[in-house]
Amino acid sequence: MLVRNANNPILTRSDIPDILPHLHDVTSVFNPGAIKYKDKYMLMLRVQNRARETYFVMAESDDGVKFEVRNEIVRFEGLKTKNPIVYHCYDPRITKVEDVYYIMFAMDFEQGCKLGVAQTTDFREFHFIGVAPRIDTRNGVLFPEKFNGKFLRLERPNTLVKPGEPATGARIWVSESPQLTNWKMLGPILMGNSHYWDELIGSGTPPVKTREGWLHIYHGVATHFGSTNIYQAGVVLLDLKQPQKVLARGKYNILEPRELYELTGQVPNVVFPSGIIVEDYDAEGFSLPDSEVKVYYGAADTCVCLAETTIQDLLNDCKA
Ligand code: BMA
Repeated sequence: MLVRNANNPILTRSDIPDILPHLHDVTSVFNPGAIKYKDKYMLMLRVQNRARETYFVMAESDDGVKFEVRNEIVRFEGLKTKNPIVYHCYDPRITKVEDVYYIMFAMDFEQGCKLGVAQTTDFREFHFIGVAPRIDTRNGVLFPEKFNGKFLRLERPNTLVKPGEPATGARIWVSESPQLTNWKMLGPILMGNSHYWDELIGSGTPPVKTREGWLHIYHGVATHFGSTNIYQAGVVLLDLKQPQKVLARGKYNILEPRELYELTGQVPNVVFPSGIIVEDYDAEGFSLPDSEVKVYYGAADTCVCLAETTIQDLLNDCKA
């Protein structure tokens, strides 16, 4: 199970500076992308203002707990939001592949949600690469290495549509692409479990390479309580060479809303893991079993929190 950091929530609305004319007395900060860059812990924060507009803002830290929030909005050079209208870009996930940092995020259009992708090499300038246009989909996360020369990602197509509600889904798919905009769906790998904690599911944090397989933290939503949806985190182990193959999937969630900052807020009962930082890797790029792992998550769509574990504990959680 993940262990909450004693300083939670590590970022709240009061940590976000006014960045006029976009941000003033903001409403919320949540669901951050996370990565280590030159020994700094970097978060790409999702910030909402009182118009419920969404902006990304970078924050950085020496210890992964105390963050300094930058005084500027992230701008994706080349991203046009007017025609067609992009209502929101949100829930960024960051993955380093061959010395480039890629950011994959949800984009809300009139027709639904698509995945956008951008890149940076310095976390100062960000370049928009494009929208992966084919289907309504969300929760895209890139693997940190290519497979047969192609990028690989996990995503959650939004195939479940209830009138008056945002489209959602209960299957995580693997897809591949030579250049990040044209994606070929290879097949569903993980299904929701109706009646249990993970009825609906979606990818959470980018996969982490271990000697035993790829560790992937995802979110599960219990919908059967009627009054509310409960967002929790779970973990799964995918085959190293054929990530479409699930080797082990934890039966129990590894984090669920329990603290007040998770139980109440803009959207109550939500823990939403979106960033992961693993401290120690061996020379061949495999994470070490006793390495510390930091998982960054949005709580109640209102603030940013940190929970910690180790690679070995996550592997054990997969088999529990
Ligand atoms: C999901 C996404 C997340 C959000 C969560 C809980 O569908 O929209 O951004 O945190 O719902 O509201």
